[in-house]
Amino acid sequence: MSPLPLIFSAEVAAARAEGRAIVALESTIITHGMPWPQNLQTAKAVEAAVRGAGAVPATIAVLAGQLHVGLEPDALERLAQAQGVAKLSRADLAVCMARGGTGATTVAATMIAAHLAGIAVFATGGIGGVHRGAETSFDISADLQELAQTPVTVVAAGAKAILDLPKTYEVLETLGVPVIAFGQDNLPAFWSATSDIPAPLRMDSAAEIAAAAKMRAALGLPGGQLVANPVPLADQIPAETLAPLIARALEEAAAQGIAAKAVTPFLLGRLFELTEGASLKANIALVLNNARLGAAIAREMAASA
Ligand code: PSU
Ligand code: MN
Repeated sequence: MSPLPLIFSAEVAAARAEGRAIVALESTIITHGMPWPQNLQTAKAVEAAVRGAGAVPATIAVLAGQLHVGLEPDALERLAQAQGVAKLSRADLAVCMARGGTGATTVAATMIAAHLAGIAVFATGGIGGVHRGAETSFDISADLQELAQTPVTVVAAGAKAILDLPKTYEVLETLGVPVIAFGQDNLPAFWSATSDIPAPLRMDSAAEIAAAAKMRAALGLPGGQLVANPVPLADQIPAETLAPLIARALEEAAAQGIAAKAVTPFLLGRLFELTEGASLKANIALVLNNARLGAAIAREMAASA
């Protein structure tokens, strides 16, 4: 029996044996972040983008109690069509597995699984963070604490713009998480390439990002890094266009009493409707862009290992 309760896909097992670059991918974006069938098409395209950039994709999910690192194509397709799948974070990952359940992994749970599997890079869309109104709801994503304690470099288009972005980056600073804008001086805002929040750190190459992760480990510092990679300009939605739509979705969430884990999926779903699909198009473009950068970073790490 494997000492860890992990199941590797054939492709990931081979890559591990050969010491090849691997990029972890999450599954909540598939089950809770995008509608069918774009969720499956995107999941496949993201895996293909990682392969095209010279690394091996490892999509992570809990299926019938087992933590899978790399999904075979039929398992990915079933997960994308499944209804009522749990959304797993640090708090509920082990419980789901112990009960033999099935669940999609958030950024936090995917980081835990990636680290257990020895995968140092993870690409996704946008991390969770401090929700607007957190001063009364206390709704702060477990993704932030995870970045503070689990040594995985997460490539995202920043935190999702439905959140309170200034508060999210304040908390990351407090937690000692390096927030690195890729190729620009301000932070991206998920569907928008830029924001008025200055980037705490800026890097312009995958090699620099890999070297920073290595140095963090050499210093014995816990935790990962957040690489904030802007959505390609051609695919972005300007922040001014989104602001009133986000405000409206937030009002509806409050009026309907949407709380806890349901908040992010509800807001993403409403934004999809309110932008007539434009938010999904941008979301797909940014995830693909992050997959390519994640692969480049993983290759640098594998080359210097
Ligand atoms: N990125 C996307 N879409 C998503 C997510 C990320 O483009 O749906 C998911 C991630 O799994 C992230 C979660 O961890 O949203 C945040 O949820 P919450 O705010 O409940 O912590
Ligand atoms: Mn939350």
